[in-house]
Amino acid sequence: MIQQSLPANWTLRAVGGDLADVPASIKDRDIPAIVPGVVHTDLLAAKLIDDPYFGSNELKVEWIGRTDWRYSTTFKAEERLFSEERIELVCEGLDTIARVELNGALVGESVNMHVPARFDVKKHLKKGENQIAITFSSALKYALAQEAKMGTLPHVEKHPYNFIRKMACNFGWDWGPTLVTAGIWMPIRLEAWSVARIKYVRPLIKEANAQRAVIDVCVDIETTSNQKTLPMQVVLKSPDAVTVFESDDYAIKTGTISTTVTVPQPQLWWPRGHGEQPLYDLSVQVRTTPAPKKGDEGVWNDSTCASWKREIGLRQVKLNTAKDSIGSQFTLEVNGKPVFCKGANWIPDDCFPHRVTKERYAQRLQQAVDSNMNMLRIWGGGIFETETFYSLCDQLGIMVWQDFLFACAMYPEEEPLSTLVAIEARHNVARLSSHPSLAIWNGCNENVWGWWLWGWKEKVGNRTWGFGYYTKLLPSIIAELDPSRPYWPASPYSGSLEINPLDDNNGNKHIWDAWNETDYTVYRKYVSRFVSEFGHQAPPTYATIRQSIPENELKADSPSMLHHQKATKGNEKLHNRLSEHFEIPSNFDDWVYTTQLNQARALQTGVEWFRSRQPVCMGSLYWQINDCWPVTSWACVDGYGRKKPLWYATRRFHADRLLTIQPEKDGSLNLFVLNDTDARWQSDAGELSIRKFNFATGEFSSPIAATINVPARGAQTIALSGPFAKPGDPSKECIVAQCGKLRALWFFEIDKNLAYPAPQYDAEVFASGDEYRVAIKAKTFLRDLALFIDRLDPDAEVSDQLVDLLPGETAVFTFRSSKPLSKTALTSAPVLQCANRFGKR
Ligand code: BMA
Repeated sequence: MIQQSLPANWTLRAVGGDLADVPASIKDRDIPAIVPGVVHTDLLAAKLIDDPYFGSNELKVEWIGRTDWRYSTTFKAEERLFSEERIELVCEGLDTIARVELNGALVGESVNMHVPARFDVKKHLKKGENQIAITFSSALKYALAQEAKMGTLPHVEKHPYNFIRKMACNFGWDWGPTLVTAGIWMPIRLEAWSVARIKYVRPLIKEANAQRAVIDVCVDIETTSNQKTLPMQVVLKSPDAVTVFESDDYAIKTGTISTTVTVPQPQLWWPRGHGEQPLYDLSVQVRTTPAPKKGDEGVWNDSTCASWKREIGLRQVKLNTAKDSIGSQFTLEVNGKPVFCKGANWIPDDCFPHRVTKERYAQRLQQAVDSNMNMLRIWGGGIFETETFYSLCDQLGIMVWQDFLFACAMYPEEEPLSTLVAIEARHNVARLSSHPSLAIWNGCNENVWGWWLWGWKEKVGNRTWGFGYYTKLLPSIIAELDPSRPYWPASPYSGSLEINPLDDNNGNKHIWDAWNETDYTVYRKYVSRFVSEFGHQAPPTYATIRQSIPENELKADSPSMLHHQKATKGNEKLHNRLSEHFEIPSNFDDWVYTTQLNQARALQTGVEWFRSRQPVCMGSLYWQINDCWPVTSWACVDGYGRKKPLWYATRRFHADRLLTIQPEKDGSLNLFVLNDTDARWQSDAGELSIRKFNFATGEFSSPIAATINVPARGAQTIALSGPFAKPGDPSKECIVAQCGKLRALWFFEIDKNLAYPAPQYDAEVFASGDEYRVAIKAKTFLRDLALFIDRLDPDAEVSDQLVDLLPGETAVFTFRSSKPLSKTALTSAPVLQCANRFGKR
């Protein structure tokens, strides 16, 4: 196969739609454009629009989504293409309603952003100079027209994203702006080939254990002649480059051929925290003449006409939904071993996903790893991610829960959607099947919930709403193309349309009342089998606020801050949730800290509770790891990639070994010792201490005797009973359970009722080159001490936040900065903050 990339430089022109709204500076002219890209980023680069991520600029570019745009360029076709039987134009992704013309002739159309488009261009391509033009009609107008034609169906946003196969959150979400894009968002190239082309290779792992791995290598081929049979060879090399399998030639024709590869004593792939991620090299070659016999290699003229090569992992995943005394389990098992899934939900990392470079993916996924996550759920309102994303997850041992792309809406199952959905699902299932990280497919996000509980069932009546996709079409595609992976119809879903999708005892669950209506302590009402969504908002980091909000609007309810809060009654909820625990500070700096702290406390409460409920509960994925722009949201890493305090808390509450104190229904307290490792955890005599601490006076009670003895992947419960569990003065006392560096605190009161001591500490700052160390030695108890270095240097990142210090203890914060920074600024509010300032006045 010969590939020729098309040039990156194109021009862009407004050619239709609401042209009257197109600014004069943009109308009737060619604007330089970069491919891959979209109109917004091209206009931004040409300085023809202001950054839609700043202030309320989003509103000024609304017209872009109602305009039709044409991308065009010229290129010289390489001579060598023309000697091949087929020449195809391959567009990996067109966003979205596209007409493709080559030298003035229509070569094809595409209406789905989530699939590549491949057009036969042999008869239109000229030797020498060629002209290509791709015209995008307004996706918004298309969606509205489809809705008008098919009849409206419920959804949660302003625009009917359920009538078009385009990233739903592009039309606005409760954390995302409405920036309706158009453009060639993925690479585009010419491919010329003869005889055969490999469409997909699906290495389906049928079995993987210490004794052997069995892989069904399915190769989907297209050939130029149905008559011909061709030799195909499959080679598998171990992580240490030893050939473990080399097939004889198989005779193949157009269609699919599968071959079974058995690997004795395989090096198994494990999710992180459970083992290594060894990757095998799988390669497939299709030839016109058979491979040489051993010894004949020298004289053989390589006749490979199609080849494929990828790293794969040998592992088996199952979703155990067996009935038990409570209901039914929801336990992911990798290589036969139950895995507690710890992680978060993933959304597109940018409203303009082509801007997410490999480095950015690597940074974000490293942030997942460093906060001890082992699973990310790719949410259905976004995209099927790029190969880069899944390959990094393969390497890092992050399991991926992949939603099909349906979110918070009723989706019609009539044409043209049902065919588009089938093609999209077939392509992505086949494309992603080689990634060991991909652990589970899921039908949709919250659509069954919407039908059940949001009054949509009545609105839909006897029309289709997508349930056929989730329970028939998609599982049949999985069964055909990738039976090696588990499939689940929806998130949340109880396993049957007869049972409330929010049922605790069956299936997976989203818990949103804590944020929307009550308080985070409500998490403890639920003992669910797997919680795939729950979350709590906070503003982004201060540096990100400064980067996206005008200087004169640094106020919780300024127009720009409210513009960067997309949730229904978002700030009202933020304040209601905050006021359950803190007085609402009038000072913006303190507001940022306390809301961020409250977010961290909320997720700590939820995750530690769910972890303490194992093995009944076997998963906790909070909403959400990332953002697509700077916004007040549920994310732990903000829209400019900066870690919010929640990120640091996550690293702690996801740690493999965890101490956590939890209240039971009867009011009693237990210390849970959670061991998410493969080794038994036993403490030495005296290593575990459980004491009461009067933080107002600094006095400790004598410890109660207890030792840790908890099996691998197990939990131990230590009852904290009797007078010990009752405080003398709840406003001044807490329980401190400590083992080595691990510590759990239990407070008997909410922050605003706690008589924290005024914070006292000694501070020292050491600087050497660009390396800073700030040592804070506590003279009093300090709770949730954090150093917000981004306030002084937006490029700097601090080593830790939200540290609790008992009197006499020291925390050392490290970071790099080339700026000269004063000790006073570094060691006082608002850069150095702690919860003590926000207790009982
Ligand atoms: C759930 C998600 C998203 C949403 C989030 C926050 O409903 O599935 O649709 O953004 O909660 O409200």
